[in-house]
Amino acid sequence: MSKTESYYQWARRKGISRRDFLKFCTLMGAMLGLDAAEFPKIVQALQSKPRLPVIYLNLQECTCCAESFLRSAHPLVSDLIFNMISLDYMEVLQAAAGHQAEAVRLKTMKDHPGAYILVVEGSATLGDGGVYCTIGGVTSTELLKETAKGAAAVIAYGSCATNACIQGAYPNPTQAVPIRSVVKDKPIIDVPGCPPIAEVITGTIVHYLTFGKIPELTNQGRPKAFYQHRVHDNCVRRAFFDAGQFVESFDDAGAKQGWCLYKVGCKGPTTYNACAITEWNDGVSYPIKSGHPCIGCSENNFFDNTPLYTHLAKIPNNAIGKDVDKVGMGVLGVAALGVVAHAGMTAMVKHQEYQHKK
Ligand code: FSX
Ligand code: SF4
Ligand code: F3S
Repeated sequence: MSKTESYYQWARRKGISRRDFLKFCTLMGAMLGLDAAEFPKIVQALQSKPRLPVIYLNLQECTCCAESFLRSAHPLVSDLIFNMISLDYMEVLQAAAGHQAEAVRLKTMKDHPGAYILVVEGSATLGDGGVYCTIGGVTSTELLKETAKGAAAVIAYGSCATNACIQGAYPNPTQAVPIRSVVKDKPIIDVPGCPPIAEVITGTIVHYLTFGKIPELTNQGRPKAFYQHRVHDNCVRRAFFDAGQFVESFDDAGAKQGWCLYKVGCKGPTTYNACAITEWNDGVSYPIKSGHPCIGCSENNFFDNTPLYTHLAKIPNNAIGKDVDKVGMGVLGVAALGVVAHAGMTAMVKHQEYQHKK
C-alpha cells in the first residue's frame, strides 16, 4: 500500500465492505468509552489520514503477546496494525532479515522523526551489561533506547514490558526491568496482561490517529477505558460470589455448576483488566468463564505476589462483608442438607411406589 493511502482506502481495496468498516469504527469507539457523538471522528480519521508508522520490538519475552494480537478474531483488529498502520519493523514477522531488517528500522526512524509509534513487547535486561538479550549485534536495551528517541509515544505491550513479569520474578537472574525504567522521556502507555488483550493496542492507536493524542490513562499509566474496572466487577460468576457459592476444588459439584472460583485462587477481586467485558476470541470466553481462576496476569509482579491457587486473604470492597470461608461453608452446608433431604424424599417416594406395586 502507498504511504498516503488511508485505512478506508486500503480496506475497500481489500474487499472489506463499508458496512464492516463502519462496524469496526463503532466497536473501537465503544471500547474506548467514547461518546457516540465522537464515533464519526474515528470514521473521518480512518478515511482521510495517511498511515501511522509503527516499529515493533520484541525484547525479552515469549511472543504470546504478538500471538494474542495476531489471533484476534476481528480481522480488522490486527489488520489495522499490519496493513493500514503499516508495521515497518517487527522482528517476529518481518520479511527482511539481518542488516536489511535493521536498515528498514533506521529508515522508518529517519523518515518519520517524532511521528512513529514504538510498540515494545518484552522486558529490557540490565544484568551483565544487558548481554542476556541481544538483537542485531547490540543489547536489546541499547536497541530500545535508540529506537525510542524519535518515537511520538511508546506502547509497552504485555506484562513483561510493563512490569518485567516472569523474567522479573525472584530471583530475576537477568535483572529484567520494565520499559519505563529505560525510556524516561516519552509518553508511555502500559498495556499489561500475560498476554494482553489485542483490542487495547488497536484502540490506543485508533485513538492516537483520530485525536492526535494518547487516550486517558489510569494513575498506573494504562488506558483507562480498558483498565478502570476489576475483573470481579463484571465477572460471569459474580452472582455466585454474592450468594456465597464457592468452588472448593476443581471437580466438585460447585465447579460443575459454574460457581465462584475465589476459594481456588481467583485474583479477579484485585485485578484490573477488561477480560470479563471484551472476553477473548471475539467474545467466546475468558479464563474464569472457561473454569480457571484469574491469576491476576495484568497486575504488577503477579508471579511473586501470591501463589496462583491460594485464595486472597482479604477481598477489597467485599460486597458480602463476611468471612468468605464461613459463608461458603454455610451455603455448602445448606446445599448438602438439601441434597440429603432430596435424596431422602426420593427414597421415600421410591419406597412408596415399591409398596404400591407389591
Ligand atoms: Fe510476557 Fe509477551 Fe507473558 Fe508472554 O511476549 S506478558 S511472558 S504471555 O507474551 O511478553
Ligand atoms: Fe469471578 Fe473470581 Fe470474583 Fe468469583 S472471585 S466473582 S470467579 S472474579
Ligand atoms: Fe489475566 Fe485474569 Fe484476564 S488471568 S487474562 S487478567 S481473567
